Amino acid sequence: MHFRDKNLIPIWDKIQDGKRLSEADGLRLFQTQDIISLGKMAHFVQKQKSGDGIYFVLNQKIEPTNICVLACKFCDFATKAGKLDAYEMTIQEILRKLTPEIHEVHITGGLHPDWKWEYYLEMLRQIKANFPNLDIKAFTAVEIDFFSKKFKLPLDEVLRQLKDAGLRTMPGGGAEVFSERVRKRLYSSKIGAKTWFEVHKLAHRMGIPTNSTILYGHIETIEERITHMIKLREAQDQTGGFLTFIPLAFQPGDTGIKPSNQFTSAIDDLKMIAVSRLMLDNFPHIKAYWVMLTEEVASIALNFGADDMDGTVGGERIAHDAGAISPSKLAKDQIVKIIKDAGKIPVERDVYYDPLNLHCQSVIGKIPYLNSVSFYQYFEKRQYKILPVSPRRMGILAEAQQIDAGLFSLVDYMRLKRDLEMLPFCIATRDQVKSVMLFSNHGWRDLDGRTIGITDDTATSVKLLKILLESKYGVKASFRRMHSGVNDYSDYDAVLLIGDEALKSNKFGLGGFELVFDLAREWYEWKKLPFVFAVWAVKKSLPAQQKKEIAALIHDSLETAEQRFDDLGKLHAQCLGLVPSETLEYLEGFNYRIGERERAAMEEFQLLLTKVKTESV
Ligand code: V47
Repeated sequence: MHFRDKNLIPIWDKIQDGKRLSEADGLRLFQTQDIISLGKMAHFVQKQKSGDGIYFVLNQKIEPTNICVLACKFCDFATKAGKLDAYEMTIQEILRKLTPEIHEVHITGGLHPDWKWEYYLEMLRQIKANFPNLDIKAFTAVEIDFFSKKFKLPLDEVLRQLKDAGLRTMPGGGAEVFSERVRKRLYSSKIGAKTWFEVHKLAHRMGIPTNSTILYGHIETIEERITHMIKLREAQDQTGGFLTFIPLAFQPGDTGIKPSNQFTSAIDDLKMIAVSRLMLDNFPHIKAYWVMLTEEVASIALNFGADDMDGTVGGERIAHDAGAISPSKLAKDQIVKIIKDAGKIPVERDVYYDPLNLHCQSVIGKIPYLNSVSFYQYFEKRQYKILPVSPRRMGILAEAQQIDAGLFSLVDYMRLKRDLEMLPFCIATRDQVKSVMLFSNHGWRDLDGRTIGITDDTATSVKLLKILLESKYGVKASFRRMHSGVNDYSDYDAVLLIGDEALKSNKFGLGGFELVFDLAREWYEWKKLPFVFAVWAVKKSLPAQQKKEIAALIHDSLETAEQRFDDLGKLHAQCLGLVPSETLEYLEGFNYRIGERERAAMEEFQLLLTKVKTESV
């Protein structure tokens, strides 16, 4: 890269080595005038995290009331009961705003002085009953804290009852800026950073992932912006429960906070997106919230670090009451067009960011784990579009004909064999794997009749676990799917994790489980064979020339990667909490080419699969 601002070079070196940026680095990034280099660095990290994918959801915003006990200076939405503009929605009115096409409803509103607790619970229950496929993202930490105080319920009880009523995730609002100086001047009666984090961390521990925000472009300083990001990064290190970070550009409206009522500049908006992508190295997504950024700035942000466009967002009022000039909602076709024009894959998602629909051709699926990085280095050079996607989700997308080629979980390849052609590359273990791990409080034979939590991501490992339990140890357990990343493991007797999450937990342990079993080692000790977790395959219907090209790109990429496992290990060590020698040893521990022993292992696995009843879990 060519830098106009030479101060950025040491930061770029750190980014390439996978090192964490400091507070001083963050400040330097904000101070730079070399906005193009800043954008390129953020885009580099964005591509590592999300490939070419940009996520959006078909969603509707519901703000059930604007009557609020608070009076934050920056808010033009809230009002008091009895005022002309005050409104309150009934549950029937809320239901009338929803349609079966929507995947996510986002509910936040004023802190109403008189509404009963039961009203909120019934709202969620009725939404679930009338729209079972709709996921609910509701209530900021400010509202949760308000419910706890008003209804005299502990915070965890508030969250538990909302979760039981249908709450899936929580929005990130109410964070504003984690600065006591700003809080005292702009929202002195609202919760501060301490309570905001308490609520979010608790939600994560209870299996509710959440979002996070910053409200910028008013009286905050760039030092306060960076401190805000660092606090979020530290919390994410502890819980892993944040899905996305959303910089909210201040809409001045009639707030009078900015004398000249200025909107933030496009340069400041893009800096905010890029700096957050670089500072928040442990956040999976950064959102370009077009409602506050405008469609135009959001479009550019998709090459400046943002991989999340929120969604169609019908019914938004907070920003529009404060003078936002963006449209009141975007049609799905318009979002798809914006994302395609940015050269990206429009990924229609659910509330957990699982892809539902790719509005794009020629997508190559990438398993987003360290053991797969070696295969993908050269695809970009040939204009292929890459989407990181969990093994199980890749199978679902391939079945829907949405993936042209990828590293498929072995059972998915077997299931979709009619449409897929195998290439001679794989992820196979020699003896141990270190990243397909059963964490348990019971020995194998003692797992009979017990409940095992399995992540949503696994396709092959869960079948291997079943085979080991039933055919090797003669016991039967029941399996329950859990959302990966954020979980309350206390409900389970054992938990199966895969990928980088398993690799990390193998080193650091997993909350309360005393025993750890490596599934590949269990298999090896039993069969004296490697285990093949995934194989490369292309759609049979692709032109022969394209299949050849894909095979050649994988081959060349692998050859190059094998020469530089050292560098790859270094790049990925820090974010996994490992040291470079551990990641190097991990990468060297796989066999990436299908040979005689791998073929024998696949045959043996297939035979055993037919013996155990592997009904879908
Ligand atoms: O917390 C209030 C902000 C937030 C103004 O989680 C204002 O996916 C700009 O949090 N100008 C609520 N912002 C909105 C929010 C949100 C939005 C979209 C997606 C998600 C998510 C969350 O709006 C408030 C406050 O920070 N806000 N007034 C204003 N004048």
